[in-house]
Amino acid sequence: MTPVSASAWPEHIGKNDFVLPVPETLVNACVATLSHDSSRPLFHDKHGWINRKEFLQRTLELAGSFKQIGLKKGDRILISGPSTIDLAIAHMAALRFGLIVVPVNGLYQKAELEHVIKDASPQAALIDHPNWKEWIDSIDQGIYVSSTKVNFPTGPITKIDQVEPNDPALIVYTSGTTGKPKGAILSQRNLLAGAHSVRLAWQWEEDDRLLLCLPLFHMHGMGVGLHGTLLVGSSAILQDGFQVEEVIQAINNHQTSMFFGVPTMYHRLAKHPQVQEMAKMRLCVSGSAPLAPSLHRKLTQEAGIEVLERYGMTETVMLVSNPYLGERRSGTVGFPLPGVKMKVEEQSGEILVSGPNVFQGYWNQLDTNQEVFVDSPTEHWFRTGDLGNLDEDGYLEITGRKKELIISGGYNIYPREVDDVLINHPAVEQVAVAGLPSEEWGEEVGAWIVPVSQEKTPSLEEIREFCRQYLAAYKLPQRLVIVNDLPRNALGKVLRHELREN
Ligand code: MLC
Ligand code: AMP
Repeated sequence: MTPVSASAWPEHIGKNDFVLPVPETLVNACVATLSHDSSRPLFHDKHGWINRKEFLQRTLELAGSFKQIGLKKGDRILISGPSTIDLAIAHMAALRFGLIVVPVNGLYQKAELEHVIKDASPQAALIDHPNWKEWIDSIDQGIYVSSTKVNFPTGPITKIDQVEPNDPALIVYTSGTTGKPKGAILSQRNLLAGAHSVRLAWQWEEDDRLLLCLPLFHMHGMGVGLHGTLLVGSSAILQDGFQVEEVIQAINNHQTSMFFGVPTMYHRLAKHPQVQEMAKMRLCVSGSAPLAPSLHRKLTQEAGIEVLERYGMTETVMLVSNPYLGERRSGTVGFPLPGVKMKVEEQSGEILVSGPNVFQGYWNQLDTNQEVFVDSPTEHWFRTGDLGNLDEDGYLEITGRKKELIISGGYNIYPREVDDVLINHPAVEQVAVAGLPSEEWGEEVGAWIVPVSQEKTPSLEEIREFCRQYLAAYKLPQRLVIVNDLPRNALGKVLRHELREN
């Protein structure tokens, strides 16, 4: 098994060295950039622009508030809100102060939030969703709670930006391979490496303007869009949610040069009569889920947009990307990014990766950490759980997943989580959930149910309403199949891949 490294990149980026800006922390690299040209616009949201100087000043004030309420370096802070400048400030202020940010999906229901809070035990929470303050108070009364427009008093602060490369900066909850969502710990260096590699690969420059309508609580919007903008010192138009019409309008209103999206977004954009407007931007990137070759072709041929597909993970930020200048090969995700080493295990086809972007391990999960890392004295490889194949020119095709995971519209859904809720429905005797192909969403959640009684089978609507109490809306089953039995192996384990044949 020969590792493939960034060797494919020199012809595309003109150099092979991958040197992180010293002192190898995201925070210091961003602050260094933003401290120059203070009047340059940085972020725009529906309230207007903020420039570099104002942004840095507000993060400093907020760090002062963190000090006032007694937070200290290494404390966890849960952050969840719509994509606004306030959210970007809260995120950066926390990182500058040395807190560990725990970003959370705002669609979560109480039980999902409770799991994160009990596991990460945050000392503070900045949240903008109705009910959440009440929920958090009922889970743990000791947590300081505010909206992302923080209302804590501020005060003077001397210790700022004093972080080390290996200091944890984020704990991001992800389905992982088994069990309940686990918190992936990413260090300052991991985050810097993740943003720096795409900056080089995509020729991301100060004059770029990113159109960003991805949520800022996942790696795509946050680790690439937000951190990349701060690192490069370019600018970004933050849209709160994805509306096709607003995307098309922003391209002209703000002269945006880049767009990052998930395949579901491109699927919707492709149907808009003015989709060609997208071709005015120099770079449109797709990731988080496979981009169907037919959609890639349609966008190229009918709208003149040659989407660049790349592959990443919460645990590793970005891993592999099609080239900016060379051929963007549809059905593949390209070459390992600068700094990333990759190998495909011969027997299993699993993709293993290594590099400064690869996370430190899961929070409170010693056993799982031993399973997902393959270590020797000289090497440290992470098992991605994805299966792949290198084509004759070294482009990586993702051929499947070893892990049980459904990806719908770029959101990950762990089937066991849905099973565990549905088994408590009074009309359900046995249940198993698996992904079904969908043109719009990539995959949809299907639920195979053996009812308690064939006379009283539950409807899809009933099932959805039941799940809605415990699960975020994107995890709700979209299809229901009533069956007499579930396919199982000799040990009684459900064979999820065989469900789809029913
Ligand atoms: C929303 N819904 C979804 C859904 N998103 N259902 C299934 N899958 C999804 N992804 C629900 C809504 O809650 C609603 O439910 C119903 O579907 C219709 O909603 P909608 O208005 O059509 O959806 P919309 O709000 O437009 O959201 C679609 C979307 C969004 C594609 C814009 O899902 C999205 O922003 N996805 C991006 C996720 C992301 O950032 N992933 C990156 C992970 S990081 P109801 O029942 O209330 O009507 C990662 C690493 C990497 O993967 O490589 O990047
Ligand atoms: P997450 O845990 O949300 O970070 O999702 C990461 C997973 O998304 C990866 O392990 C892959 O399975 C999948 N993924 C990301 N980008 C792509 C892509 N371009 N093609 C196929 N799968 C992808």
